[in-house]
Amino acid sequence: MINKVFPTIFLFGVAALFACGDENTGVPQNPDGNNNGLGCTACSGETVCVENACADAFPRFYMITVESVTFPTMKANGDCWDEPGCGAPDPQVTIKLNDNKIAELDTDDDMFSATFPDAIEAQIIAGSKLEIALEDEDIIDSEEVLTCTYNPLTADKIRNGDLSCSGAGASITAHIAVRGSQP
Ligand SMILES: [Ca+2]
Ligand SMILES: [Ca+2]
Repeated sequence: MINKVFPTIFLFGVAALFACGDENTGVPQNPDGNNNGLGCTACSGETVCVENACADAFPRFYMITVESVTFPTMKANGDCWDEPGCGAPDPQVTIKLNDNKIAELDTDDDMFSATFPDAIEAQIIAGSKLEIALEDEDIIDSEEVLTCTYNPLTADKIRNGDLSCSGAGASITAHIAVRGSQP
């Protein structure tokens, strides 16, 4: 076994030395998995890490994920979320890009926290405003609870990837990633 394994490791090591992201060297698939972070760290200015290289951040397709939201037990003024019966809030998330609604995420009613598994695709140009708003969905007027606003959404923020914000006892956990990239 040693005689079989050793040359494989040796060859892989030599190949990796010269690979530098070249995918046609016969090296096993995804040999640069550990370099993803390194590549993104190296990017700056108006660039993001795309397939292990720095590339223009805008315009580009991104995936926005709102992993979870939470409500405080009461509204800021101490009132119940819904009357009669002091009902729990009904989570709804609206994503706006340059004041245009690009997604509305709904879930079951009467919950103080919710998760949203679907990722939203968005083409983002330089200088765009992105808003992720959490509301209690009411029949007449939905109540705004918390909005994460990025105006503009910068390449630096995208490289960071974290779009979360919190306030008034509520929280939104959200992320952005280059479309097609590994989370
Ligand atoms: Ca309400
Ligand atoms: Ca309710």
